[in-house]
Amino acid sequence: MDKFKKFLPGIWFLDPPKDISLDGYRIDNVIQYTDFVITLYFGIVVAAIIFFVWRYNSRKHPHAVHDHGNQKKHLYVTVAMGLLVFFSIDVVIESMSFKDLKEAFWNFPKGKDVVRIEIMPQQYAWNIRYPGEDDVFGTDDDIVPPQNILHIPVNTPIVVQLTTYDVIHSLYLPNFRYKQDATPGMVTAMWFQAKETGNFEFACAELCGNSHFKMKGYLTVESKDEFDNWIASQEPEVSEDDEDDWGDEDEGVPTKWAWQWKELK
Ligand SMILES: [Cu+2]
Repeated sequence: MDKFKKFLPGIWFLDPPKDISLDGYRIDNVIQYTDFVITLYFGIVVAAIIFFVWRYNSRKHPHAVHDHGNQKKHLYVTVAMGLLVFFSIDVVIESMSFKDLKEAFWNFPKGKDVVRIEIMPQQYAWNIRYPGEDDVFGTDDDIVPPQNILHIPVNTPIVVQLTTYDVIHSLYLPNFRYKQDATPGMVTAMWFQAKETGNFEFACAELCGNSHFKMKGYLTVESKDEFDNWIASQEPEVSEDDEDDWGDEDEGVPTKWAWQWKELK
């Protein structure tokens, strides 16, 4: 398998990005089931075609036979195959997905240890905001690290709320198997949890303009202490000497863009 990986980089089922998340395995299971069942059915269809080409070749059957077939039998076979595909693919994937949504992705964590982050992508960068010491977004002590830099603590539930500065973007965390759109005019939310520390990347998964490819972000997953130290090392958004900068935009980098945290039901 390793030999294949060298020649076929980027093919998901041969070489998926490392899953470091609590719930990413759920997505992998759905993908693997889908891959398995469509490969199986494709194999059966190809085998059937080869069989019929061999069985009814022109040497064995030099004279064409005009045959209206058996309408009823064909109807039964067609309906049976349709139902087989519907129940073994669509229904299974649908029920796996809804179970995952209910148990994990829509089941937002609550409590004191949850880390809350607001992210506002723009063409073509990621603006990231932590609430600061008062734990309230949109206040002077908010922490806004340099664009495209995201830090999170390990083994801690992270809730991200997203909206966009301009067009639709999508926050894609390959190592968490997670994507969430950032849509104009609304706040969307996602949550995830890392099981391992390390340096990873995130990206925009929605074609958002001619430099969409540049929307790469850097994710650091670290221990709670390292995370707290990193937060403490960042300047609050409003320091004493730029108090009256509210609303100013410096080289296209928006400032003071926070929104009131949306309580999730
Ligand atoms: Cu984008």
